[in-house]
Amino acid sequence: MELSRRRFLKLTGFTVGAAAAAGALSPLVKGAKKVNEKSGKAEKGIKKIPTYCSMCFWKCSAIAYVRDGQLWKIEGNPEDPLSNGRLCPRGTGGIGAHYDPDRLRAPLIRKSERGKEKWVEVTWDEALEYVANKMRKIKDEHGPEAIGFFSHGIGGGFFKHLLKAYGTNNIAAPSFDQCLGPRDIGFELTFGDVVGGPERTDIENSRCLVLIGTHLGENMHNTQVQEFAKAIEKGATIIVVDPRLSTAASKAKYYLPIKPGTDLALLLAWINVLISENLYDKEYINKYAFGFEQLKAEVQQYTPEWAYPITGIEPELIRTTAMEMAGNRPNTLVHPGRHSTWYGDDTQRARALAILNALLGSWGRKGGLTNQDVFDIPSYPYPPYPKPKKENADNPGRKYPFGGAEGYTTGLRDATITGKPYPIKGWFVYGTNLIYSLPNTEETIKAIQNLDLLVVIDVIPSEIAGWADVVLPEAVYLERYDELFAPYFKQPFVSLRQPVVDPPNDQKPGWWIAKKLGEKLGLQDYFKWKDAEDYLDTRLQMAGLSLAELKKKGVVKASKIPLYIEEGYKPEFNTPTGKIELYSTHLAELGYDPIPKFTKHTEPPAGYFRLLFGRAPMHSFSRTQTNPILNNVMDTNEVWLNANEAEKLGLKSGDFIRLKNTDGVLSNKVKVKVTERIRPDCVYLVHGFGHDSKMLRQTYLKGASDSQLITKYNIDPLMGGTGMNVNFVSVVTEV
Ligand SMILES: Nc1nc2c(c(=O)[nH]1)N[C@H]1C(S)=C(S)[C@@H](COP(=O)(O)OP(=O)(O)OC[C@H]3O[C@@H](n4cnc5c(=O)[nH]c(N)nc54)[C@H](O)[C@@H]3O)O[C@H]1N2
Ligand SMILES: Nc1nc2c(c(=O)[nH]1)N[C@H]1C(S)=C(S)[C@@H](COP(=O)(O)OP(=O)(O)OC[C@H]3O[C@@H](n4cnc5c(=O)[nH]c(N)nc54)[C@H](O)[C@@H]3O)O[C@H]1N2
Ligand code: SF4
Ligand SMILES: [Mo]
Repeated sequence: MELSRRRFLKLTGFTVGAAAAAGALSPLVKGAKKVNEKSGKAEKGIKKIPTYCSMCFWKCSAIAYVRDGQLWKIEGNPEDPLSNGRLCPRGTGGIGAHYDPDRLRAPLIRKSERGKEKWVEVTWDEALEYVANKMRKIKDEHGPEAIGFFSHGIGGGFFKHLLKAYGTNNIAAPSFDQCLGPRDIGFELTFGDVVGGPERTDIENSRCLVLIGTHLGENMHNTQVQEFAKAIEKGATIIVVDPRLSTAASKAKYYLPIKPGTDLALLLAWINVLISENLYDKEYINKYAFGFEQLKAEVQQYTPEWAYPITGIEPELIRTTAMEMAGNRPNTLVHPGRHSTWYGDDTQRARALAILNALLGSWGRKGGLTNQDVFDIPSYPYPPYPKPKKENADNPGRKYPFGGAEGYTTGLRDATITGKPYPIKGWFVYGTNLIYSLPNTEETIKAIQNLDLLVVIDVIPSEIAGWADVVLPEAVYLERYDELFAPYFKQPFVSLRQPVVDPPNDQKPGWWIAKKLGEKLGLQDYFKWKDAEDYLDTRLQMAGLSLAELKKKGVVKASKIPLYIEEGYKPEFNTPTGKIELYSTHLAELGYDPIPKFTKHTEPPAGYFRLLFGRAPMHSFSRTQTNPILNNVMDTNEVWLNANEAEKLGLKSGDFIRLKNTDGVLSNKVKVKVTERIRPDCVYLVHGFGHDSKMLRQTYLKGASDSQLITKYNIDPLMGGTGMNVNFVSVVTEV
């Protein structure tokens, strides 16, 4: 497997083929045919409609093609600074979301025990009346804070608004505690600002790029993968640290097959080398940083010789790679990563990553971490939300001092189980399959059993929908308006999601559902806009734009900003000292390690492997396995197992096995992929497979689910994130 410009183009080529296949699919799986209102006949000809993708959270702008009233294909919008006119395989296959035969079609109310997957179809009015009544009852008996909202993705915005207007403060997203929370807190403590998403990484101009776990090429965040291909083409030195020879590692000059869980030792050793061998950016550190002397004293102990037995990386290789980084500075980028909830000491690992970037002078430099800005679109002039009377239930007493920037998912789950600090009686769940995204499914189910109301808004009958009392079927992204997308980025812009085709059945857009429910709850003052067009146009007009313009262009860019110090960017570090904090005064004040210290993690017992997991280019989490186009190119995952270990177990590629964790949880049957490309102490699965919702007919019981096997997790004491790489599995050969 190679990742290069060629490979990327190959992947793109492959998806064009896949998109063409959608044409062949359409007679089989019925999509909506746009009918001309006057003639009552299907519309003829080709229409190009700009919108933005929702197959993952990168939100590339795209142009959708409708042919004779039917969704035909989707391509990148050339004006979009994220996609540069090219979508990733999932983006191109996104039309399959419209054609998915397993979609939810109408609102459902559960008619049996929870988890038994028996519902009746009801009208929207009945479903929303039922939900509103339950919500009123919960509010009367326990107060509005007794409803928790789990939300992921931009579409959740209208429901967040609804639930804030209802009066709850208990809102949480897995994108923080199960994803990038530790990274952003680690960088914020150091630089006074987050890495953000889309990340401020200037990969394309990097002369030396260090990827620690970040598996670009399998992780298909579009802009980053395109920039990675450019960096490779320009001859950048690539250093990859991963226990598994990832696609990115196959392009690396230096591949460091690290023992899992020991990255902090490697990072501290690199810091030690940069300082002890005078390789760091002295001028930059003198000008911008605080705490250099303390750092120097603290890391003296962390020599490459010290790190070698811990990490398995030879001292010479640690020194050589540190010199490569220093030799290319300030155009060196030690990628901050994204999914960083690994071992529970993740904020401190992120601090070490941030410190390393600081020593290389990367913040504000070409090929490092750039300046970002945002296209400022004022919010809709809503009345103020009622003030919640109770503290947030998810992080009582601020147990995790840096927790809860986006709410605390497992904290909210704990509160639902224990009833402390107060009972949580209802959950709204939008766009997140909690059975897959939170560790320890048993705890999630225990919490659900304590609820008086579980409402799930989804597009397919996901595992979490299987536990719901009421399932509300949303129109997929190609069938609806949504919030405007205006992120912090090196080229600020705003983009629009607009409907390309009608929903095929009785699915409704999120904005419509939220407004209708709001009106039933007497919250009409919070929904004064007539419809999504009215809402969006009001906001755009306040920014000097219009909906008509966005509908035509899809994306509008703001003026350019200076990206690097050399271009006039004047970095401001919003830390207590106003400097880059190598020594964190904030952490010191709270009694935590102001400079990261190495922490040792438990190792697999004899006969067990550490369970690692990641992404495949053609799927997103647990949401795309029933998409007919993406299912067609990858319909299951496999367990990566080291060749020597496979031989000991008498296994060859293609044999079926099960994985069993130390708590006795047994996975589905799954094929082995025997490979030299993984260390002997771990196995690897692509996340998102092994579905056990029977209604997901195309993917039911195909492959194994890492989520099922993640019964243990280490909580990060600083921000509450759940480190999930701490589970061990054995291989069961009799299936
Ligand atoms: N075991 C394990 N857990 C993980 C991870 C892992 O790798 N392994 N990764 C972590 C990371 S990095 C993240 S970011 C999170 C992701 O966590 P989630 O966001 O929960 O990801 P999914 O599992 O894809 O669940 C998304 C749900 O939203 C539904 N959905 C899709 N599109 C729409 C839509 O347009 N409208 C509505 N209403 N619903 C929609 C899907 O059908 C699905 O049920 O998971 C985290 N948890
Ligand atoms: N195709 C596709 N792309 C995606 C997504 C998707 O669902 N599908 N999801 C997106 C999202 S929200 C996120 S957060 C990102 C996640 O993607 P990333 O942030 O890039 O990666 P992770 O999931 O943290 O890590 C997976 C990699 O880390 C390696 N690894 C495991 N343990 C260790 C360790 O102890 N040390 C080191 N050095 N490496 C280790 C694994 O072998 C694997 O290669 O992907 C994004 N891109
Ligand atoms: S990275 Fe791919 S799936 Fe994600 S928004 Fe962009 S095109 Fe869509
Ligand atoms: Mo993520």
